[in-house]
Amino acid sequence: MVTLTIDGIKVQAPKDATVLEAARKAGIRIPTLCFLKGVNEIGACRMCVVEVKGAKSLQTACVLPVSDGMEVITNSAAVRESRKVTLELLLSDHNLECPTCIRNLNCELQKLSEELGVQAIRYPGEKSKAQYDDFSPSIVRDTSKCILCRRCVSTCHKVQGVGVISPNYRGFNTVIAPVYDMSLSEVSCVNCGQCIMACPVGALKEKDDTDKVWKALADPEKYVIVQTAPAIRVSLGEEFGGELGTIVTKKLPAALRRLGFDKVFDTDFSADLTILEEGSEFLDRLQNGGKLPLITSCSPGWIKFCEHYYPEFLDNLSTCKSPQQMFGALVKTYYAEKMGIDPSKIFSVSIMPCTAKKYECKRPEMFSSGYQDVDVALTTRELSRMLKEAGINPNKLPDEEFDEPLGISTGAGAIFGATGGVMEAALRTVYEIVTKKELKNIDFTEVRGVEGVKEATIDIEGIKVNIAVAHGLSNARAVLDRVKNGEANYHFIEIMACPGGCVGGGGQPILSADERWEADYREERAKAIYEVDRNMPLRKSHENPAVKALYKEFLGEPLGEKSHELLHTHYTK
Ligand code: HC0
Ligand code: SF4
Repeated sequence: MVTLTIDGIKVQAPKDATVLEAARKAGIRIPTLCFLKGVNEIGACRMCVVEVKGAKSLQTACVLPVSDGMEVITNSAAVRESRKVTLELLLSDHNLECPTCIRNLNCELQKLSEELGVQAIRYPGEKSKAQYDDFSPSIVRDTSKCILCRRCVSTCHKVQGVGVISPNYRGFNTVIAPVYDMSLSEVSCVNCGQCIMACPVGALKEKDDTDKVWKALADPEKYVIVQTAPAIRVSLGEEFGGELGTIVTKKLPAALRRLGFDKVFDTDFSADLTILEEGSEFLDRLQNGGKLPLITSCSPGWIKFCEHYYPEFLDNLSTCKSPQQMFGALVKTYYAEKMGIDPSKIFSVSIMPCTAKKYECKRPEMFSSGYQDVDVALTTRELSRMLKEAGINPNKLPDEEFDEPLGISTGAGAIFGATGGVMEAALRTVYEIVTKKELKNIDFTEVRGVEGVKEATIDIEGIKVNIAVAHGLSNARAVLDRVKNGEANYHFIEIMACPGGCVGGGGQPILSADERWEADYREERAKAIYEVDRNMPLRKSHENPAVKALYKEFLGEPLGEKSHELLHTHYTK
């Protein structure tokens, strides 16, 4: 520990702390902009400058180590003026359309302007040349709003191990863009949207598809069906002032019905179905010498990553489509048939925590009903905008149930939303299929939690199954490289593109750098997901009565002919 003074107050801090950390701990606020804890700590924007006794110039607190006897002033006239000038210069080269910006009221630049009392821009000047790129199915880049903080760059390179956006050119001409100023759609971007989650302003956003859904809802000819992903039930409430991880499972049907959807179903249903198909596939490969390790295939950002960067593992991928796409294929076949609805009249919407789902539903593999199986995938944020526009606050609505039969689910389906959840759900079912005995302790805690890579060996009556769980694509790289180098011998691997799994998806509510520092939003939402699971009457996918009925009435058996036609696919190089 070292002792320093900050604004005349004696503060103790660990030797390796920065001045920013020491100050925050002591309750002293130093503003930041480019700083994103653990991701982007580069001292570039100079918003966090402080005076240090004995130093010739102002120092950046986010990268300045503490030392014994150090004297720091965080709010002198020089400090305040420097921060203001920095901010005004940023604003002078910024497209200031705040009231119509996607990040209005959730913008760190806007908030700093208010906080630092900037009421005029003293340095109006030339604006740098901007790029607007909306060719990607998932992500829109608008560099007229970019402040060059590089939080997206660090996220894409370090957290996701993808690295398709970087600074191009120098000085005033610097622009954050793919190589040669190409579109994100032309480079190997995996559409994960983690760059959006890191962006403090409106320079990166999801492709907005809400108009298509409003149009379908207003069309009397259309039968509009919606499915909601596991992770939405622990995140949507935050958009309406709820705490991190507020559970809104039963508010979702109420809210979506009030928006005008004809049926409100649950992706948790098809998550249960996925477990039956994928669990059977795993056992088949294990017992009949198929390609191992089997790797989960429900995260479309991960699939695209595998196609671009690890094509040698494509045969390891489960042939199961994601729950979103299984659901889509069934709605326009099984459900349409059962209810006597013309599938061409069905408009199928999904609410996803994910930007890559927009891309997934347009893939050529995803038309097995004879139509585009899922017409539009909306993110949590887009749904929240629609609800706000309609004056609906889900947190204030009464509880309602999902529609039957595609709204019936188990706790195993719900935990898909957190890293390790697909693996845990699969183990609950595989264990009982193999042993034909009841699994007493169904909580596989070894695959839960925020550690980047989790490993375990599960004993299923003498069969030792080596498993690994990775979330965030740089962790996926680590696991795949170990397999490639013969350093690990796994049978089953779960990979989710986003850190934390879907609860941390690129379409989820965006937290500021300060909020991300104060609490781990992925952990809080995951806790809520496990609470949802604990409170479900059924917690194993193979006990889902609606899934059982689906096999009886329509599919036959897992991995049967109909399943192959509708629920499975192959990804090729
Ligand atoms: Fe997920 Fe999914 S768990 S990918 O994260 O498998 O997006 O929540 O909907 O499809 O179920 C996302 C979440 C899903 C799918 C499911 C899977
Ligand atoms: Fe990188 Fe993901 Fe953003 Fe694409 S969507 S630029 S892969 S962080």
